[in-house]
Amino acid sequence: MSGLIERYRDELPFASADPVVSLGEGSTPLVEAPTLSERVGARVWLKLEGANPTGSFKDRGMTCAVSAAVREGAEAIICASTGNTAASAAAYAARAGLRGAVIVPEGRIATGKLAQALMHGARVVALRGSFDEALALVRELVQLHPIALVNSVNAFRLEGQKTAAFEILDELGELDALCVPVGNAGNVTAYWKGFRERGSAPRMFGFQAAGSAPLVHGARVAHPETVATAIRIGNPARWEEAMGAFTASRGAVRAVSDEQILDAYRFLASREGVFCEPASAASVAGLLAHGPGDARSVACVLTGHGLKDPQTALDQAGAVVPCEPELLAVERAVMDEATAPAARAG
Ligand code: AN7
Repeated sequence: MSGLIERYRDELPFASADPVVSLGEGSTPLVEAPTLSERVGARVWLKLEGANPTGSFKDRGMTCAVSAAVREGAEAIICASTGNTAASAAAYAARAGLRGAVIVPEGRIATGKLAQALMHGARVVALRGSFDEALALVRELVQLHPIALVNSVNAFRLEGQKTAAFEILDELGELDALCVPVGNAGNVTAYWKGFRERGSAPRMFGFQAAGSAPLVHGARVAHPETVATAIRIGNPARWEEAMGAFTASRGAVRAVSDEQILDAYRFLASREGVFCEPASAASVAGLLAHGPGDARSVACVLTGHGLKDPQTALDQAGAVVPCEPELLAVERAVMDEATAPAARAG
């Protein structure tokens, strides 16, 4: 299976002789969401970025950032991360035979992401501080050492991530609006770049978690909080570019509460059959809260897989039904509405 550099090479800064580090990323499913479409009164598609090799959209940018690092002769890569960038960087570093280091906020990254970064053999540094502090520190560190920085301040990350916009246009022809969760604001910047390069201009609706919404408030957040740890970011690196995208596309950046995020998270899993991580559900939470406006076709980007964060899922889901190994007991456990685990209201 070929990756996105091969698929979109004409629109990416890679020549045919350049080294390519790929895990077959991109070409993710764009599935219709009938129940959601009915609820909001527009045709809604879900872009399942959790179907990428490491389970998040970060692989799109990472294939480009790591391929470019290899082309430049780098021996090591580094990133600050709320989790997904770390998992992706670790995987692509392993694939390329580079050393990888990732700096994550201690105790604030989902279990699956931590397991990935460790399994891929990256040096995982748990910072007693926030993501924003981690990013500021790695930016200083790479001034002192020949290590390639693969956060979305790296232009190759955006080049790779813009291909998701190409895929949507290749499949649908056109689109009225895109809903996307916003943390460091690299992804919304990349989508807008991709749409513009194809002469398209859907409205860009970005959603931040209410406790981590610097773009909405127009001011940095010193102590960001949200259940959606992936977007627990108080000082987005791509601030100006993202605000430019919202304005130029006549879109908006808005906040959604943790409760709205978790409602959308359960709704997607239980009604659409799509399990994404909490941060990803912010896109759908925003669409449900604010409606599609005048858009008739909407794509919601589900940035990461639900399996990334099993603990939040178990906290939100119904309980299992204990049962003795006897037919009558099994019958009762399976059939009896009264003993069935009720999905939590909401
Ligand atoms: C699932 O991994 O910033 O607005 O360090 O993991 O481009 O930052 C993750 C971000 C949305 C926000 N959804 O994207 C990191 C990191 C998921 C994410 C975002 C992230 P950006």
